[in-house]
Amino acid sequence: MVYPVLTQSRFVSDLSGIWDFRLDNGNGFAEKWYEKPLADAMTMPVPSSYNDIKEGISFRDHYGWVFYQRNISVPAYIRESQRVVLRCDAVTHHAKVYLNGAMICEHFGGFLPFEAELNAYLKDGDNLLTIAVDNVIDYTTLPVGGEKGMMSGGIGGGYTPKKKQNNPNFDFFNYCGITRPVRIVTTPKTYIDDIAVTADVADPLAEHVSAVLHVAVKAAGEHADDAECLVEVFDRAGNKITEGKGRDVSLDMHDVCLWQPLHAYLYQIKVTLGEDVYELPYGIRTVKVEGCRFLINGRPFYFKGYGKHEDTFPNGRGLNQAMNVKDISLIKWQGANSFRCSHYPYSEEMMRLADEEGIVVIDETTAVGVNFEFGGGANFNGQKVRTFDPEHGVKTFEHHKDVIRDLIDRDKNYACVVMWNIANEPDSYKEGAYEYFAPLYALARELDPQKRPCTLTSVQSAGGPDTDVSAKLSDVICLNRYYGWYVGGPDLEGPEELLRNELKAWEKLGKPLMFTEYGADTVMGMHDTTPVMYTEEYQVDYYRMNNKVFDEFGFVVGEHVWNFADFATSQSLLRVQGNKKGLFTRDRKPKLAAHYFRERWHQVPDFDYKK
Ligand code: BDP
Repeated sequence: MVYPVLTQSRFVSDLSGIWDFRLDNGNGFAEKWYEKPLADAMTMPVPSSYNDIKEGISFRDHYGWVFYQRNISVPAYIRESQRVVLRCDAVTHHAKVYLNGAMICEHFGGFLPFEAELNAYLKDGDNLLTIAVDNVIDYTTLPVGGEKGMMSGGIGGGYTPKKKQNNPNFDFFNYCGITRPVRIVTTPKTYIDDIAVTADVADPLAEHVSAVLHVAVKAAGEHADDAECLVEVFDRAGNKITEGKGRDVSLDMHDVCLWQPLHAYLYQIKVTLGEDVYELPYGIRTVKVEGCRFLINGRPFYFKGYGKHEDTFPNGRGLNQAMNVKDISLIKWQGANSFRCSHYPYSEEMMRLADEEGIVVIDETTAVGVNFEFGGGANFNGQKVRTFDPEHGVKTFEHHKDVIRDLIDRDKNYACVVMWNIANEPDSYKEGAYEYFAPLYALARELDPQKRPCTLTSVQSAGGPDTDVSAKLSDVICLNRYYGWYVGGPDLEGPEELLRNELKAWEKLGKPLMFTEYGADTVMGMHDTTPVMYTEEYQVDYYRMNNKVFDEFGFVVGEHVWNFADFATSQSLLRVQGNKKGLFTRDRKPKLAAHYFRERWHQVPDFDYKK
């Protein structure tokens, strides 16, 4: 599936705007709300999460289905000559799409795109488009929902709420709705279904870099087998560099401008298949793990950056392009070079922006909460169930494969993506973990045309290399560690020793290691002369201690703080209006630690920091 762009053969109509909206009262499907205009509809912006848009907990904590609706119409001459497709970029978490009362598609998973062809359903004049959205998460979904709240058990813990509610087995608010654009895209009837590009770079360190660019075009539609295909490559100034005919072309390129972290360079690949034309921006760079180093374009790269969230007010998880551009500006202000898409695939707009701005990205699936052991997790104060118990454990394996498939399908061509994260803090250390994860790594490695490294971000309770299956499976060891916060805080001396000892154990493995999370909750404006937890001073001291230890080890190839900014979570005794581990507040004001990192990261080079 390709990202929707306007070209000489493709038209895109963005359906963003105010739609009709209604929370399901339990009767929506029985009364067939999708067949007629919604009664008592209210206004709702698309794209956006609905939770914070209207007042009251019936919105914020809604459980179950909601209905979005609007009319669409497509001129007859387009319907007759073109393929008309509805593309939804993200509907969280489960969507049923109806046109004029007929269900035209259903999709599971809230963070990846899906499409449906409309031609057979469209009629003259207005067509009623309804998207029903379910936000229920459970043992079968990614992210995972549990029977009890992850951190809200409280003392005694026996309390069971009267109303049905979602219990995220993860630490971010379960924002839902149509969170990314919905578009109508037209293509010729024979069309470019997909493009996969790879580059064999002879020597990325050579003065004049040469490469062979492989472009594989997947055609579909009426005359897919007969259509001729032309691939042209243009440089940034619009000059044609090379071209070739066929659906599988290999093109020699000389004096290649590599895509470099913070110095992006994108070629424009123009594919013409019969009448269809598609243009793909593409950066050429290499990624390789060699010994204990993570090489980008042949040089040891040091990750400086953050785990992030798509989380703003009042959009929730809804696409916020202004904030995306602002965030990248802040990343550069701070001297960082990378971020991780914790804990789900981010919008394609953000991926394209990162590609254009030269920000390095670790791309992540929606697999968060695949862990019943951690913190009590889904079963806090409830029965203890093994995560991979065949009968009572998670039922996410098949869906997990689909998510990996769809994520790599969507993001395979982005130069910014340098590593796939298969899961965040899963149960990677108990019975069944290897059997669950080994096939998923194998699938990602098979599907990725660029064969990027794969990892999982490992939870503290996974222990060390002897117990954590990521030691065997991951190309780069990625640790989420909270020495001096969840472990040992407010003491920093003891945790420093524990951190050092843990790193000594991992060092023997001979793989590169980076920190994908470390952080301390900090309430903006809270200060003290003797640093105590939650003050801005404590956050700085916490980071100073951790960074000091990282700097002692040559195989530590990066530091991603948790988190870029404060973000919304479920309510609990540990969360004061959300998670406060941001270097920035939710509205992007810097805490003391933001200035501390600005100083540090401007001194730590992007390359060759560790020899
Ligand atoms: C880790 C999770 C992350 C949380 C963080 C925290 O990966 O989602 O927000 O801890 O507790 O367990 O702040």
